[in-house]
Order: sequence, then structure tokens, then C-alpha cells
Amino acid sequence: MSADATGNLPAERPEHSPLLGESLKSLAPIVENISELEGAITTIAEVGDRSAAKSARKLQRQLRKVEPTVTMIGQVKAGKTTLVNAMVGWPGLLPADVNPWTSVITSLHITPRKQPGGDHATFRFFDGSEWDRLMEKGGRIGELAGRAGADEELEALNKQVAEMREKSKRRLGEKFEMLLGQEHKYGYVDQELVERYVCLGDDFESDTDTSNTQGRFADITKAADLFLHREEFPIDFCIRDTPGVNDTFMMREQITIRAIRESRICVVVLSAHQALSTVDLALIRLIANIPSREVLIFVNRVDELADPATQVPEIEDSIRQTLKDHQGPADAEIIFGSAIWANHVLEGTPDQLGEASAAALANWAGARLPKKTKKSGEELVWELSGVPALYEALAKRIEGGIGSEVVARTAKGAMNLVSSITTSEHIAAMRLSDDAVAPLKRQDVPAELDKIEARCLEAYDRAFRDVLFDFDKRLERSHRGFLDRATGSLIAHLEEHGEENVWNYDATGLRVLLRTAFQVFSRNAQTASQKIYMQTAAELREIYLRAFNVPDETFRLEAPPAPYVPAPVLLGQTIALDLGTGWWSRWWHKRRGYRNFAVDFAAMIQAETDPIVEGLQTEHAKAVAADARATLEGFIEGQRDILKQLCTQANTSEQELLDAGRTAENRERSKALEATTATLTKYAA
Ligand SMILES: Nc1nc2c(ncn2[C@@H]2O[C@H](COP(=O)(O)OP(=O)(O)O)[C@@H](O)[C@H]2O)c(=O)[nH]1
Ligand SMILES: [Mg+2]
Repeated sequence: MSADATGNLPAERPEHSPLLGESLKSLAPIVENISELEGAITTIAEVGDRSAAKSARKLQRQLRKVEPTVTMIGQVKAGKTTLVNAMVGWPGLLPADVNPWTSVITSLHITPRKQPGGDHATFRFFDGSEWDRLMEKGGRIGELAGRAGADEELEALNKQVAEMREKSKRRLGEKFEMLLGQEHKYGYVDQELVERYVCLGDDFESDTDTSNTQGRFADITKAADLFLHREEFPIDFCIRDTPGVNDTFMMREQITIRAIRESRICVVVLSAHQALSTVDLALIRLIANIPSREVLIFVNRVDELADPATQVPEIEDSIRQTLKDHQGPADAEIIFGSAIWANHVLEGTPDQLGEASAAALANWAGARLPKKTKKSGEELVWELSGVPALYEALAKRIEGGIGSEVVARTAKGAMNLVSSITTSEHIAAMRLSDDAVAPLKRQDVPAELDKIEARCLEAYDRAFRDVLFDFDKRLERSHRGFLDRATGSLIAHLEEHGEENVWNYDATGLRVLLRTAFQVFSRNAQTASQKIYMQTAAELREIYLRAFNVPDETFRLEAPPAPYVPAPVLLGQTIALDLGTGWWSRWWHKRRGYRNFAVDFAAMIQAETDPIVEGLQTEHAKAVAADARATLEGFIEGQRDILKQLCTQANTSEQELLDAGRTAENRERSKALEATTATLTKYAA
């Protein structure tokens, strides 16, 4: 068997792909910044003493840990998995066309460094409570059905769930529930292994053959983490493939929401012949809460269009209009392409596209490419596949997002290290020339630090108490207002049209209000932390001035940057009001009497929306607050270490000081540090 471009056949580890390598050069500026910064920090390690070197290495480790992460979301069959395979230059790595029941999130962690143990994989199973939620209540959809009183759906659902459990038992053995919450690890990655954990076999419907179903774990697998070495990548990179948002149990929606929250960039993969024309509202709701700069739209399968040159601009307009109509990220960048084309190139078969596909390619090339070009046919197909453009867009976002953040944070840390080194030199000079007397005795430094820490943490807690209180109040007001208005509208409808006509109410208003409240929170949280970080830095700086007599005009101490606040994706969660048609009208037709309508309705919507409000308060807001506090504590802790070291040094013998202060060497050092500082300043901004 040979692999084909659909990527469903055995995949050996592919050769290095020069074209992919070329596309990944988009990431070069980020890598260059990081390595320039790493170089500057190496200088600090060389120039500073042992403790400075230790801190420098710690900063470098932080830099090396950077792993930009992209989450792919979209409808089932849009071609997410096929695109992911193309993006890592390994057609067939992840199985495409998997059973639509699968709910595994697969994270590909790609590294340019050869790993000691080679490629490896970890598969995590649902834990007991997640599984119970699915089995006992039919997942979120079961909860919804229960609340909406959709008894028939609930019954059908329970039947499906029972079947599922039976099949899992048959596949995995009676005691399969003991596996819940566990992990399986492997020291290699191949397609067979991935299939075992990610694909629910075709036997799912006609479960008669158990011969090859042994050890199929996909029923209970929640996450697959594959660690791969690919030399085309200049930097560690993570691509998360999600199963698609429209599933039977709506378990995936929850999982997808979590995956989006944990990464900074989300690529929405659409199928060109559907795009958003059928308006997948669940999908739009999910991205509606993400800022445009963190969303990219990849319209896949342009190879299936009859006339891409004409259709692509139409599709683009229609997507923008839909996004605008539903308050989504209307100016998100949209890229068109074909994962199949990319895979053909990777497999060296760009001349075997098939007639329609080749015609579409020629048509699209006419619209997209210059008439004259020196590029080879292979290069042109690769370009038209959209993968290079996708990486270019991703690189820009990574550079402006997590890239510049990590670089700035590390540069600030490094600048503070330089300050500590200059301080230690200052100590040497000071003792030798025996001038200044420090107004703060060094043995009093720890106590002074304790005071600063207590004061600043208290200021922090106070500020965040206010910020969170204000947020709760806003949420409460918006939530209550929405419930009142919705119930009011329901009653008005009943009075005007009676009980026979089904009434609908759009929850967009609630989402917009809650989102606005969250944006205010986000701004307040950032302003408050920034202010307190600066205040803390200023107070700590005083210690340097008073204990070590460093020059006030030139001595700098950098505060950490304000925290990143993840988008409130949770707001996109489907609630009963979103489930038009059958369900809702059944709920409606089961009620009698205006009062029952109003009371039941209010209770149901409250039950549906309470968890969202609560999630915003805890998972979102409180998590940001805790993070920001940890940064403050970490900052103070780091400064405590440095100051402790400086105090010890100030007490060392005169001979050592003389050694440390050897003038020629000193001058060398100062020069090196000056150059370093210039680099650091560039990145700290
Ligand atoms: N014609 C065409 N088919 C594609 C393309 N990308 C994926 N497919 C096919 O669409 C089907 C679903 O793809 P898959 O990657 O599993 O979609 P997912 O559910 O979004 O992960 C598979 O049969 C793929 O071979 C494409 O760009 N063009
Ligand atoms: Mg898939």
C-alpha cells in the first residue's frame, strides 16, 4: 500500500520537506529575537558571579520553554485533521475521517531539537466524574434536554449512552472503568498507535467483530499528546486538533472551549462549499468572544469549487457578513486553500490531482498568481494550498502576541540581573573608596523586604477585591436585566399571540452584556496589576538606593508586565435558548397558563445561565487574579534572592573585593554589560 493524499493510509515518518521548511521561515523573526536575547543573557551569565549566572540560566530556560500553541476548530469534515497533517509535513499522521463520535483532542508538540528518547506519546482518559456526567446525565446535552423537558430526546440519548457503555465494556473489558483518570505513555509515535486511541473503529455501528478491536481505547480517551521531532520547525510549536463542535453529547463543546482558552490563537477551518452559509451558530458563538487578532479563518477545500476565482471573493464577503451579523470577529484574516493540494505536494504527487481538482487549481492560479513566475509547478501548488499563507499569518500573530510578551518579560528580568551586577560592582567600589555610609543597614534588608512584601500584597488584594466586586456587580446586573427582559417579552408575546404561537428569544443580548462586563474586568485587572507591580518595583528600588548607595539617576528596576487575560470563550457555550426548532417548540407546547410559562421559563434560563456567570467569575476572573498575584510574589521572591546575595557580598573580605574590583577587568565588564543593556532595552519595551 502506498500513502495517498487523503492521508488515510499507513504513514512512515516522511522525509524532510524543503517547501514546508521554507514556509516555516515565517517564524524566523521570533526565533531571531529569542536567540539574540539568549545571547545577551549568556553575556550576563559570563560577566556576573555564580548567583547571577544561575539566575541567567533560569531566564534562558524560560525562553526555551516557549511553545506557541494554535487550536484548530470547525465543523466535522471541514478538513481540520488533514490540514494539521499538512502543516507538520506528515500526511496520514493523524487519521482523517474519524467516526464523528470521537471526542479526543490531539496536541502535536513539535520540536526542532532531537529528543533524548526520540518521539513519544501520552494518552489521557476521561476521569471518573467526566465519564459519569456523560453516562448518567447524557453529557451537557442531557442536562439541556432534561431542563427543556425534551423527554423523547432524553430517552433516545439514554439509550445511546447505555449502548456506548456496553460497547466500551466489550472492547476494553468488564473493568474498563478502572482505566478512567489514567494515562498511557509510549516511547514512539506512529499511525497505528494514534488510531488505537483516537479512532472509534468502524465496528461501532455493527459491533460483531471483536478480533481487531482489542485495546481500542478511543471511547474513553480525552486527550492525546504527541511529541515529535521535525527539523523543518525553527521553534517548538504546538498544534491542537479538535474533533469539531457539532456532536451528539455536546461534550466536545466543553472540551473545545477549554482547548481554545489554553491557546492564544484559534484557526477556524471551514469547508469552501459550506463556509458559513449554513451558518453554524454554535461555531460563531464560540469565536464571537475571541478578539480578531487571535482568530484566523482557513477556508479549506477550494479544490472542490468549480470556479474559485469567482467564488472565493463571494465566499469571503458572505463570511464577513455572517460574522458581522452575529457580532463575531468580522475583521479576522481569511485564508483560502486546500489541505489536499498540500498533501499531494508533500507526497510528491502534485501531478495526480484528478481532473476537477486540477481545473480548480488552474482557475485559482489564474486569479492568485502572477502571469510570469520562476517557481516550479510543485512550488505553485504548495503556495495555492494556503499552508504558506497560514504560517505567515500565524507567525505575525505569534510575534505580536506571546512572542513579544515572553521576550519582554524575560528582557525585564535580565535587566534586573544587570542592575544587580552593577550594584555588586558598586559595592566593591564603595568599600574600596570607603565613602558613603548606607542609610539602610544591610542586616535590616530582610525585614524591610518583608514589610514591602506585606504592603504590596495587601495593596494587591485590596485592589483586586474591588475589581472582582465591581465585576460581580456588573455580571449580576446584566444577568438580572436579561432575565427580566426575556420574561417580560415572553409575557407580552403570550398576551398578544396566545399560547399557540411559539415564541423565540435570542440570547445574543445576554452574551454581549456579559462580554462587555468581562472586557471592563480585563482592563481593570490589567491596570490594577500594572500599577501595583510598578509600585512594588519602586519600593524595592529604594532598598538598592539606601542599602547600596547606587546612583539614583541611572539605577533601573523593571516591573513585570501586566498579565494576559484569556478571551471569555465560555460565553459561547450553547444554552437552551439557542436550540431553536423541535426542542424548544416541544417545551413550549407542554406548558399551559401564562403563569406557568413565565415561572418555568425564568427558572430554566436561570439554571442555564448561572453556570456561565459563575464560570466567568471563577475559571476566568479568579484565575486571572491568582495568576497576577503569583507574578507579584515571584517578582518579590526573585528580588529577595538577589538582595540577599548582594548583602552577603557586601560583607566579604577586603581581598575578595579587591579581586572583584580589578580595574581593567571591571572596565571590560562594564562595556559588555552596556552592550547587553542596549539589547535588553530594545526587547523590554
Ligand atoms: N477535496 C478535499 N477534501 C479534503 C480536503 N481536506 C480534507 N478533505 C477530506 O475531507 C474528509 C474529512 O477530513 P478530516 O481532515 O477528517 O476533517 P475534520 O473532521 O475536520 O478533521 C476526508 O475524507 C479528507 O480527505 C481538501 O482540502 N479537499
Ligand atoms: Mg478531525
